[in-house]
Amino acid sequence: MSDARPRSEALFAEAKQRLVGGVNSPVRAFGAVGGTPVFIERARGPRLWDVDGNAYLDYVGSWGPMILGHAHPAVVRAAQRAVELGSSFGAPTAAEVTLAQLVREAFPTAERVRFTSSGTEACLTALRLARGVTGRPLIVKFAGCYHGHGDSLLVSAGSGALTTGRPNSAGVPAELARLTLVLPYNDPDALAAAFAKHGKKIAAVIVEPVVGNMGVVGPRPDFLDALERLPRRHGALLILDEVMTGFRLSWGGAQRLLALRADLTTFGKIIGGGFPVGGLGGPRRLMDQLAPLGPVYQAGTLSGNPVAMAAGAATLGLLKKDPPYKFLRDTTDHLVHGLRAVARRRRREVTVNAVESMFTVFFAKGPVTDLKSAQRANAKLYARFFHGLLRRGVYFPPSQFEAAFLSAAHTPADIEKTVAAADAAFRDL
Ligand code: KE4
Repeated sequence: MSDARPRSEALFAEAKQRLVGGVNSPVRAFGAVGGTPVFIERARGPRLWDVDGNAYLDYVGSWGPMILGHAHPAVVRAAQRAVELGSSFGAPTAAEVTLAQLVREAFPTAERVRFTSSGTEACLTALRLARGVTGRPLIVKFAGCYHGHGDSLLVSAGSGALTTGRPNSAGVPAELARLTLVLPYNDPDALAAAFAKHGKKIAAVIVEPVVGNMGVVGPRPDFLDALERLPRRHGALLILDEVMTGFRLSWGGAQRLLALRADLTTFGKIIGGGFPVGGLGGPRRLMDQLAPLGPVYQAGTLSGNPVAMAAGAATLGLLKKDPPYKFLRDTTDHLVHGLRAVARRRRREVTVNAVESMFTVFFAKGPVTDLKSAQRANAKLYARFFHGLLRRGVYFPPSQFEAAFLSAAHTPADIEKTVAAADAAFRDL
């Protein structure tokens, strides 16, 4: 067991003098779990090593991209080869065509693709495209779903379920937030009521088909049915945000697993193999409305970056050649079964939600099916559980409301070690 992380402490003190909060993305600052963030020096397979030499079994996986495990030799080689030829040209390359072809094979509705440098860019482009194509102002999203930090998406539910949204970040004008409706996830009646009231003004519904960003929450069949039917009936687009679930839940993401038909799909994370990436895809009739063919503007200096495209194509190529999805599902089942068993043994009331290789241990009684039930979880207990695991060499997401991820590199022995660490962490809570 190790709590000694002097170099992380020193680095964090210095980082806070240079970087806002010492980090480049808020969740990394350990604000939700307390303590000093672990500074990572290197990673390989399922493991991370911090700057103090401590090793951890990694269940964050860079928040999803590292489905093959860290520093997979084929992905490293592909990135090395690419970067030796030059890292960025701001001109078309064959690599982006190759990656677009792989995305199209896995997501047949992605007849045309546009790559970006982040999932946020992909999602805000999808919203702009939906508004441009339909000429309508309103967007519908769901409480607990996260689609990046675009202004129209940093919005919480208004006072009443059907009233328009209010900003949940400073800097987002109330006038803009009012163009976003925020509804409860897994509530088909709320979606029906929103369309009944605002139908002709709704440009699109954007949703995480399986949610990772309130912790893992799966969709109910009647909610899926409403998502499939209602937007189309009212001339709105269905945007499936598969930044996290794309190539994670299956070769064809959540939409293949759930037989959902997207009008637009957003991508990120895995398709860049650990390099900065995002993307959106859809039928020509929609996507060709983007510049340079159409009137909806979108651009990016490093969009389609050749190194990211090469690492992404190597990753997707391996997922296609030797699909790890059954292995990932079995390994996750092994872990989740073990976690539930040791929680029971230690009389800890937890709900473990898992969909394929994404899971969350909620310190909550009863089912977690939406943001309200997720927020009943005891985040303080989760924080203590997180640190109990961390000092035993297991790195879970530093927040109760995030998804944890398995990789194809995790072995049964790693799972046994994780369950043993969880048993002790539950005991010591
Ligand atoms: P990025 O801009 O972070 O590449 O993607 C935004 C995004 C869009 N859609 C979904 C479903 C996402 O999960 C994300 C980003 N996910 C978070 C994890 N909860 C990234 C981690 C972070 O913000 O540091």
